[in-house]
Amino acid sequence: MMRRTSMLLAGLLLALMGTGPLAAQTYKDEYRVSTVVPAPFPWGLAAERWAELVGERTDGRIKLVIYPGAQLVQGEQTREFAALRRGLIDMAVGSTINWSPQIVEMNIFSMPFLMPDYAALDALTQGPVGEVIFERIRENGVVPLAWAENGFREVTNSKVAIRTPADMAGLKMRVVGSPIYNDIFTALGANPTQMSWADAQPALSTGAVDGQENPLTIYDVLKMWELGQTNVTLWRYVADPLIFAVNQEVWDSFTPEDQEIVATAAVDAGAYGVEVARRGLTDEDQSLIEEIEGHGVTVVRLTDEERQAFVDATRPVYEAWREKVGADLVKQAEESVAQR
Ligand code: X2X
Repeated sequence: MMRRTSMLLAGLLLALMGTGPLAAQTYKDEYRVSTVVPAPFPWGLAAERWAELVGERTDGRIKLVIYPGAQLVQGEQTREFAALRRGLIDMAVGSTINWSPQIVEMNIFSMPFLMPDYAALDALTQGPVGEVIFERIRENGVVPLAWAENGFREVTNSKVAIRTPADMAGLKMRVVGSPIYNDIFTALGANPTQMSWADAQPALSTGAVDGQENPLTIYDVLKMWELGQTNVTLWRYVADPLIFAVNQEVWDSFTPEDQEIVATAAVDAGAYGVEVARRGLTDEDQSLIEEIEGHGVTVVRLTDEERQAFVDATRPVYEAWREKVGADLVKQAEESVAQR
């Protein structure tokens, strides 16, 4: 009875409001979009492009404002997804690493040495694995719209040119927020310490840690060689894609036309984000790597044999996480990579 009355009331209200300018008044003045890093990092550029496109295509009716530094969760980036689900954040362009404490399947992208190249990464995000991940996000009350990219995470440090796992012995490494990273660096003989990005930057500049792992775009924008991070090893052990997503209630408040605009803008911004994340880091174009070498940085390119030693050393971690991530999903991912 109650339910029917409220439905009648809702219907009446809708009829009174009609569509057009009046309906638009139910929209917020601004929608808060969380990211970890701002422009000019590719991640921030992708989020900004999303905001620009949505603004243009809705004639300013929907205004996205970027809040970088995970500031909407006090810098605790591993709480971003929970905040998005609860509506403390309206929207986000988030890393699969930072969301994996809530959605364990997202660790698929952190399985060491699963994805050897960009084609493998694309085979996951654009294939059945990506669909499973999006479905898990939906089940959690968040609407996923598109993929972008932070990138392949390369290892850097201030002490030694890493060519073998033995070179990593005892290195104090800052790692990100999923426990799989502790496992990986422990297996490699290093001494991992988990910290947020907000804490990582002072830890690097004071030398509280010897090294870190992040995409070279992050390394480059921060000029990490000036922080003593003068050794880079290209090993492509994991990559973190980014996901554009919207809180469910916010999504439901948009008209179907506006949902379409917001979703399409995310896809367009994601394509741009992937392009800038890969610039200078592909087999055809190594210009960013060369620019980094130009700053006196030692960049180690592993031979297949050398790389295999890291694969072997981390294999027990991969196997231990197979069940946690989901054996079926891991199998699907391996097949997608093999068929790329
Ligand atoms: O914290 C990191 O290393 C960063 C910026 O790459 C992520 O948010 C995953």
